[in-house]
Amino acid sequence: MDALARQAIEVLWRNARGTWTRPSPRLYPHQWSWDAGFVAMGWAQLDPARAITELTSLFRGQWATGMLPHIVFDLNVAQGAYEPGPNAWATARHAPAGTATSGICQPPVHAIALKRIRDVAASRNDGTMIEVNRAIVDLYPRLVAWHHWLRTARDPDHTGLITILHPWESGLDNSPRWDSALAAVDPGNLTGALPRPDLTYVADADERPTDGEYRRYRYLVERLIAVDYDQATAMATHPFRMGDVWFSAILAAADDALAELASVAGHPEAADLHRADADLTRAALDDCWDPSTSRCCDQDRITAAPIVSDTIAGFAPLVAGTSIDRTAVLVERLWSASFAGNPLLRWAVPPSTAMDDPQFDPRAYWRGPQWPPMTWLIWWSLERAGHRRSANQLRAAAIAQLRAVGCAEYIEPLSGEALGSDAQSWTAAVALDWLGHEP
Ligand code: 9WN
Repeated sequence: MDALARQAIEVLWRNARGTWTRPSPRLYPHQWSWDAGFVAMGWAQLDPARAITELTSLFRGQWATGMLPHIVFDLNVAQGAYEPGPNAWATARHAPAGTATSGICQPPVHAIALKRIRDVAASRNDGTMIEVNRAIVDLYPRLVAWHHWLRTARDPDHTGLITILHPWESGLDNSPRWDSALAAVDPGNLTGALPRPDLTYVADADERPTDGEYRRYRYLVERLIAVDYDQATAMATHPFRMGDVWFSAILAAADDALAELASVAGHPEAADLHRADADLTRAALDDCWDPSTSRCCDQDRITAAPIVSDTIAGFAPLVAGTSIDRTAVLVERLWSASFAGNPLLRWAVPPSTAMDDPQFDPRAYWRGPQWPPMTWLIWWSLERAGHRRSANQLRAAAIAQLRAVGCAEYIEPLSGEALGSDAQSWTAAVALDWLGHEP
């Protein structure tokens, strides 16, 4: 068997906890929302039914409002192993009985994953397809509720751009995109030393967000607890409110996936509504486009200012789907020296922050390192847009990278050093997806 495939399968099995999968053995011992989407696509290559179970497990934590929390906690994990742990969120009133969850969300990759699982099941030509179709009937309404929550609670004015209330909701936690907004957050009397178990699991604390960032992360959670997660109040008063283009683009692509799943779920009439939602977001991303820098910019909902940091999020229209012309501009930018075309890169895959952005830091988490699931999203978008040559080139570079570094959480783009956890589930998952999808 292919050595990378073998290693990736071992990582998934090592991290599996029965019906769900932790992102890594020590650093992230619970189930994370968008990790679970990618992880499900990885399991699909081995067993589509197990992939469905991953998603079903995650949706056990869905709130009655439709909100899908970013963490579903494993209550068997020792207290303090991950912070903020289950007791830090005050969500007992909201989380479904028998579950403990966080109170914020993450990018909605789940419908994309479900569509992918179905495609894999379809290609197998055995009985799995029937099982997957049955699961879609069950999961579809939950996905609809999740998307509906995002499009109402987090976009009450129906702009098409989704607002996040915490950097963790973006999934790209300490991206320079959030620097100015986060610096403006006064963490009040939250000044003491915070528990940072995460720092004990990495070789170098500088790879992780700083204490100053963590203090603000915790303070923002406290503020959400203070309003008991009332979204209308938070959307009017919360000190961090950001129209997130990358998150919104993923929602648009997920709405397209939902449109394709609607008839399988017995709701063919809903397909056009999902496509209309996706179109609304595509139009919003058009409004966030900066023609002078050829990138899509997040919008600070408090100051009404666009965010000018140059990061992978600038490719949002590619993920959402955009015009042929704009796609071509973004493909050119992808292969430019700012991103995957820089000759200093060990492997030609895009760094999380542009190499010529003043905040680019090759070792610091989302401030420069390459993240395989983000490479996967860009690759998948290129395929969708019909840019096969670019897609194949990116996939080849990504696989070469993973063959060398293994299932690392993130990679130092210049030296090619593996950073963070060395057994990261979503890295293993995208490796399996890539290996299973020969061009
Ligand atoms: C906070 C699990 C998660 C990913 C995020 C990544 C990191 C958590 C943390 O790990 O975030 O949610 O503790 O740093 O930034 O994208 O989902 O892999």
